[in-house]
Amino acid sequence: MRPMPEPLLVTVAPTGAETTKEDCPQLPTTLEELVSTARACEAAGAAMVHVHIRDGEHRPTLDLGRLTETVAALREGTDLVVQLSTGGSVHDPLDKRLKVLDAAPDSCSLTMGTTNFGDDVFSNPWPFICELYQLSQERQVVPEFELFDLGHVTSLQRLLDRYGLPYGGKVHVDFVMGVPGGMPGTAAALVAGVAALPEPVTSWSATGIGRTTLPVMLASLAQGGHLRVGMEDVLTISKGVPVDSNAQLVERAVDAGRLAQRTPMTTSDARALLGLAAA
Ligand code: KMH
Ligand code: ZN
Repeated sequence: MRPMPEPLLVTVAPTGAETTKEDCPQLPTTLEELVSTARACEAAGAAMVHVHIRDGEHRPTLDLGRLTETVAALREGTDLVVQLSTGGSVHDPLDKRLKVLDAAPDSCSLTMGTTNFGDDVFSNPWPFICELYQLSQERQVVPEFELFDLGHVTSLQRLLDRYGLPYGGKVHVDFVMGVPGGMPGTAAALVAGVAALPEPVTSWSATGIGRTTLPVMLASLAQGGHLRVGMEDVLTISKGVPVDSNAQLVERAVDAGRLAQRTPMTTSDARALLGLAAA
């Protein structure tokens, strides 16, 4: 008998650090908008939220007070696993990115290497990766390893060899594909990335930026992976048609998952998958 397909973890990345409010008024940039977006996405089937926050002028910020308030508000308003971005924007200094863990999220992103990022550089030097990883172990925050390139998979093996397993004992990674400067958002690249994952990896998801969103979503489902979607990664629902809301992208991911006979994972299943204690 074939095993039942595993439930599908849908992570929503609703805001990011790259799009301006002027360019996209429906982007959730205030705390109220973020919480109501998160609630709508949870109702649509998301189980984790990957969070970047904005300041009073809608610009990306890593202000610790705002981050702490955001974690509290998301916990109050939803059951979602709250993941704070430690990537921030390409302009954020490394010391401020380490401080994100002071806001005590459930999870944090942890990118496994420096990447050309459009015309910019997303800097993740090896000593920074090691420091952030050890800090996550000490603070009992579960990292999600962000892989923008195939070399990042090898760096993950090196990190786990040197410092052991993350807090919680599970190793969850997310392929972020199609960034100009990173690996392409293609089925072939995802197959290569999945084949190269180190043995301790217990789960993986994938997201494709911009026009690679659909090929990556379908390739991930075809290989039994999980999905990240959201306006951090894509702003159109089809060619030339703007996304209305993050929930619309979550609904599409859930529909695609159902075609693959995957039911959206509950937030408590997601906690178990990631090695987090029950909420
Ligand atoms: N905004 C990008 C430069 C993360 O959240 O950890 C980095 C990023 C990755 O979004
Ligand atoms: Zn991010």
